[in-house]
Amino acid sequence: MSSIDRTLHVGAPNIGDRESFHHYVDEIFDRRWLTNRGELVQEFEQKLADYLGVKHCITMCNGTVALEIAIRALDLKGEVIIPSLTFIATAHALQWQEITPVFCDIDRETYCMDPAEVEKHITPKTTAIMGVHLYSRPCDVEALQAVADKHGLKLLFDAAHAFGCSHKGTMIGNFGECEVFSFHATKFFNTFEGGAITTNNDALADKIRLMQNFGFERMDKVVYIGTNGKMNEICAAMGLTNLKDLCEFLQINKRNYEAYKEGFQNISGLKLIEFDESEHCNRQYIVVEVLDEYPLSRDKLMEKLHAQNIRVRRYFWPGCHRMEPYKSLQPNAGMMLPVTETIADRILVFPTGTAIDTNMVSKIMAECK
Ligand code: T4K
Repeated sequence: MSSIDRTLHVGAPNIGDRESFHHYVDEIFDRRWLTNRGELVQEFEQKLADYLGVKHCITMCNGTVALEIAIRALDLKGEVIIPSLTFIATAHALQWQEITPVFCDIDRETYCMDPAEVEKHITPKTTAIMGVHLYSRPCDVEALQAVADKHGLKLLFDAAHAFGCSHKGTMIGNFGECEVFSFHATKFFNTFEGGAITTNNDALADKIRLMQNFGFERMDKVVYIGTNGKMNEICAAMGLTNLKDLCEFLQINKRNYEAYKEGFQNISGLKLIEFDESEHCNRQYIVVEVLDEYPLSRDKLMEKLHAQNIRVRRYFWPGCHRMEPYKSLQPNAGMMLPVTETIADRILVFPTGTAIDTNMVSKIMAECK
């Protein structure tokens, strides 16, 4: 019999207090108001804005549509510089609007976009830089802002991995022109599906709100091209429920991370991601680099763990530039991405969250030895 008797998934959802959720659902049914800026969405947005210390938080149906709306609201065109080591949605949100994602290499330590590399990709067509705070670790925000300012570019962030994280004491959500969160089921804080755009810019927030709701300024009056990016009341109910348990989720991820850290210390060749302990951090992904000195290749280790019901993932191998349509459109992109390619070939992500306890971490460690 395997030592793990149920399948352990990366991204198994954290689920807050069920009674609280059921209570919200009853309220929704009693009010007969299911979507279109209902009471719960408004309450949720206010609570998120308070938590993040940001002026505006506009919730969305998911993170990808939120990215698309942010890109459109900022009037981006031509080319936008992004990392390749990210979920494909970062690139697709641009390409979907016929904007070319230009892939930039990452910093060896943080795995986030390297500001020194960004400048090499700026052309007359570049309109923006979109950083990704990968695996809970903020980009070098100041350096990216300096590059953006120097070249008159807009700066925004895909913050799908960084809800509840801070940079130099300020919560992620406050940087650049705007930041975009995902509250997908697999994120440590989820609303089933969902997302949000946060900004401290009043005019941009107004535009995003219009674009999210077909461009309606008020009943019967459309002033702008828009889409349907609205969050519904059930998702807001999940968000409000999970917000109440946020501290617990954070603590559990910290506890699991510490257990992994202890375990990986005794295994040569598996290098665990590190976090700045002075900052808020969600520790959403347990990311490990499988080094040459480890006796198995990354893929062989993955196969071994899968056979034991431990569903580790290779997020984000092979990098967006090696997936379609980018692979065909930009066949030589990899030449400028040596660090990305090295990291993408080594990375393995382990399960965490409330579905995992330290006992299970020990069993996972035993399988890695
Ligand atoms: N930007 C970045 C940097 C992102 O990481 C993402 C999303 C986005 C933008 C876009 O945000 P959204 O539009 O999604 O809001 C998953 C998620 O679907 C995706 O949200 C997430 N990033 C990405 C990193 O992971 P897949 O294709 O790997 O999903 P899937 O179906 O393989 O499931 C992932 C794992 O989660 C599996 O091990 C199973 C487990 N799982 C999944 C679900 C849905 C559960 O245990 N329970 C569940 O309910 O993309």
